[in-house]
Amino acid sequence: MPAPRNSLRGFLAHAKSALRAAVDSSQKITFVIGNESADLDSMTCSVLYAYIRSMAPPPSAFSPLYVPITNIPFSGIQIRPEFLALFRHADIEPRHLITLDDLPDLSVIKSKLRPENTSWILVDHNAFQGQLGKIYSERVGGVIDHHEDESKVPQDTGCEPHVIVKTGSCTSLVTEYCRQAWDSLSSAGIDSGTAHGQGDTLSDDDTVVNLWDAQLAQLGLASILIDTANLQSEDKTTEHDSKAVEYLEAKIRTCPQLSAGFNRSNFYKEINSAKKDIGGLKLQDILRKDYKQWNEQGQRLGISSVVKSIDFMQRKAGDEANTQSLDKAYIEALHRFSKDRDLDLYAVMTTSTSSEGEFRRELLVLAFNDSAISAAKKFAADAQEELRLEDWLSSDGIAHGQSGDGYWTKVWWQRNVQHSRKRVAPLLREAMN
Ligand SMILES: [Mn+2]
Repeated sequence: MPAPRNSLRGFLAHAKSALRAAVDSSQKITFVIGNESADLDSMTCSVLYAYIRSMAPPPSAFSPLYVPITNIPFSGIQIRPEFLALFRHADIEPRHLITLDDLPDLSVIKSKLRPENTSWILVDHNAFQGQLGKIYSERVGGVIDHHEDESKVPQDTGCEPHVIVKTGSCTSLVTEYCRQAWDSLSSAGIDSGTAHGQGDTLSDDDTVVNLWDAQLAQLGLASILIDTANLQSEDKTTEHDSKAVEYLEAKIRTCPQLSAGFNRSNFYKEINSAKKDIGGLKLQDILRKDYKQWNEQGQRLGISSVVKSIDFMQRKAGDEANTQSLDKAYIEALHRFSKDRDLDLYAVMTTSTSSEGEFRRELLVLAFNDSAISAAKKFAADAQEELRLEDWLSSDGIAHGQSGDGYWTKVWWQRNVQHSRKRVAPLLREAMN
């Protein structure tokens, strides 16, 4: 049976308790899971897909309920101020989001959530990483993604999608895939028995459904706007993104209550400035806020994306360590972060705007053993031209390919600013092979 038409808040509460019941009674269940960085895009992809599919499951669905999992512990929500800003527009609170903490503990998950009882739809990634990936990657039943295809998901995914297309935002692809089902839900009202078309006035039920649609549309819209800089980034914006924005804006307009005060640019600015408002976070939290990890040839690579400059992080590190030697404090903080995760190779990518308003990227690479050091040097040579890497200098000379006790580090300006982690990660991984 499909889930009842509901608000986002109502749906998430329903999904959370249904997840508990499914675990307790070993029922089949389908998860929709975003990637481990758990950025806004991953979160909204999984929520949007799970919401629409649970209310309109295909006849041969593995299970009628689709549970959206945000791929972080609950505590990770607090270091994502853009989530909190967006939740207000979608009328949900952090406690509604379903996170890793809602799954059985890793030590018992295999027996409590038997792989054969699960199906996993990957959104915003196409290779199931991490501890969950180790246990459940054989159970991947569908994918919608905009990263490089790692050819891990089988071609035949039955009634679930197999969509891997380069776009600014993966949420655009989810929106595109769900359009028809969503439109049917919108016109069906609260249940199929609802009366329709009574003159030109909206019935109360229509008003409620339009509000729910508009809240969900804002949730999806936020990611697309963040990922495409309000559709202004020519490098990132594709036809899929602009069409999805058009579609979601139309959903918002059906709700006079929300559309009256809605302005796309203001909405983008609000979510974007919340995303950049990380001054109150600890440096370790800034580094783990948008973080991804890979295993390559027995070596472990981690990459943090940060929306502030290295300079900002160095000052933060200096403040936290109460020292004047900012470079040293910063490098120590990076060592600590890498050690906690047992990394062989660690990279930090930053985005910032210069005082002249120019969009900039920095790239820092830190290697911790001989083979990681040779991979890092190979990367530097191979990627130099494509990324247009240029030496970055600081007071302590951190940029000079410094070697310390068994480590090597270097910082560059990445002058080709169109390349995000989506491109830099594959280049680093290639160099490790
Ligand atoms: Mn994405």
